[in-house]
Amino acid sequence: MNMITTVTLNAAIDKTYYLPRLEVGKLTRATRLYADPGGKGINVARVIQQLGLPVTATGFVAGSNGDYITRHLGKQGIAHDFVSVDGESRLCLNMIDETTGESTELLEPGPILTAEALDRFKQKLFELARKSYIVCFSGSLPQGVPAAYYAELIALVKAEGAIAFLDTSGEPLLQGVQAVPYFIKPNEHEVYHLFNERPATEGELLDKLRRLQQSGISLVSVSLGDKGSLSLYDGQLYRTAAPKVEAVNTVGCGDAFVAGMAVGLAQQLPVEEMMKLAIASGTANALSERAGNVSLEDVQRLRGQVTVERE
Ligand code: TA6
Repeated sequence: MNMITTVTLNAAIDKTYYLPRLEVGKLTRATRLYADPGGKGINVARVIQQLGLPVTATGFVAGSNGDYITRHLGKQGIAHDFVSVDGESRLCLNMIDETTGESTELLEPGPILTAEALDRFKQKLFELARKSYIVCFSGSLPQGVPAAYYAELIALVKAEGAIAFLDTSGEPLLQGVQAVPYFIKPNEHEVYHLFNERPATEGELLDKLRRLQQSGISLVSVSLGDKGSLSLYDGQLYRTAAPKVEAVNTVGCGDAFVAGMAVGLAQQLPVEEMMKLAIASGTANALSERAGNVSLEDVQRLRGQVTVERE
């Protein structure tokens, strides 16, 4: 029953290219590249598996890229149960300029989903949610998916007794919070967007987090970039700071953070330990050349270096 399910509605092959120098309008030859099953929910699944908990990845896959995704999830030892649809799963390219360390991402749109496919997925999720302790919804919506779809899926998994995590943005987040997920991790900008207001002081940000919690969301985490992150859990504010590291690839750090939080909650760790695991996982991801990937040794080492203060 301790299974965690991750949902990736727009699964991808994440390709990470390392380039000596990236110049727009010029020919660039990559020195090396990685191709991994990706899209935010799949990254969450991989990190949960690396942290040692059973996980199942679900969502939609399409075409030969979809075959690649499921085959390689199998090779990585990650259980999966996707709905296959027409079209082609997307490629998400991340080009890392090794001179500046900057990342440039190019994301394909992915397949267009039909109403019939969305219904088929609800049936699949119903079955998985019944066996799951947590269901994590991550990422943007593919074409053809109404903005209220996450809200519908959250209601479905909650009715089956599972805890819902939601990591998305824009309208799907706005509508998704109406279904009251257990956990959300908007960025500062998205918090204000939820209230249709412009970014303001930290005091006002906190006020917004409290209002989200009053609506029934148990845990809200907001990254403040260099200033660490703020989390509100059961009325208590936690300010966390990540250890400083020499980042190699920051794509997927947010997904690794979600994975750490899910594992901490599933293992019923004390709140501070849960947050340390989330931050350590997010930070460990930055040390890996691949997106959505951590080494357990890095996570364990970094855990001891995270600071969590109650305010
Ligand atoms: O979080 C990073 C990442 O997961 C990439 O690996 C890439 O697949 C992308 O996000 C997809 O984001 P989206 O929100 O479009 O699903």
